[in-house]
Amino acid sequence: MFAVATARCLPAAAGRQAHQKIRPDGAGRLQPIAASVKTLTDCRLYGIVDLNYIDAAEAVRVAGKLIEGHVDLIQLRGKQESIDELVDLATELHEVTRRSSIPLIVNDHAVIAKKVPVEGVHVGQEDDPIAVVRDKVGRHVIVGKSTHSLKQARAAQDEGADYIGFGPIFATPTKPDYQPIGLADIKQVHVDLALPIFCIGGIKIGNLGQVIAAGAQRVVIVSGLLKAPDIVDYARACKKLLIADL
Ligand code: TZP
Repeated sequence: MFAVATARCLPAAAGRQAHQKIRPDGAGRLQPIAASVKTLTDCRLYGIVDLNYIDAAEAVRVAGKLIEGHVDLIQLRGKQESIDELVDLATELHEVTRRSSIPLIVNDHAVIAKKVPVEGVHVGQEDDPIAVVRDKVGRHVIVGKSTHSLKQARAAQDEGADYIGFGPIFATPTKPDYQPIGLADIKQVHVDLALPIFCIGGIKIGNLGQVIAAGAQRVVIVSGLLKAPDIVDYARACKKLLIADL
């Protein structure tokens, strides 16, 4: 297994360059392997392979499209699937993401990261505390946390999150029971926190400009990407808006 660089253990440039290895491809030619992943600070566009929107059989193909569209970080989210199904899928997806140096994060279940060398786990407010997640995984992984207010965002930083999701910014069928928090606190959360903050919820190419104008540097887009007629073009267009200010 290769070394994994996360936001906590390596600075941005080192994260991309560390531990390059060489191995033969199927034809015996030597190929450099991306041995480490992007650091969180380099990540601006976060895509989710959400099994509410796509069939498990499509997950690897869709992840390939997200990567081709320059998504920086991918999460596997399956609210109805069993742990065994998610472990199998995470194993397949990780083969794809690792080749492109994209961190793969699994939603909710630390136990998956114990069994598959994914780079991280994402938890919600009702899930295990971050220390418990780290303990269950038993190795260094990125841990992200969903937050729905400034108070929860500050608490997640104090608890040791590596990044937060902040939202839902707009109403969304992906998380129908949550009240949207709007754009008003986006600037303040960036003042208050030193962590990467991914704004999430109802974000589409058509309102991404507003979210960026409100202070967002990083976003998660779920249904916008997964339901796009052309995932690659859609992702590239979103990424272009996000990096325009770099
Ligand atoms: N957490 C807050 S909003 C949300 C999650 C998982 C759903 C985002 O999905 P979409 O389809 O981009 O609105």
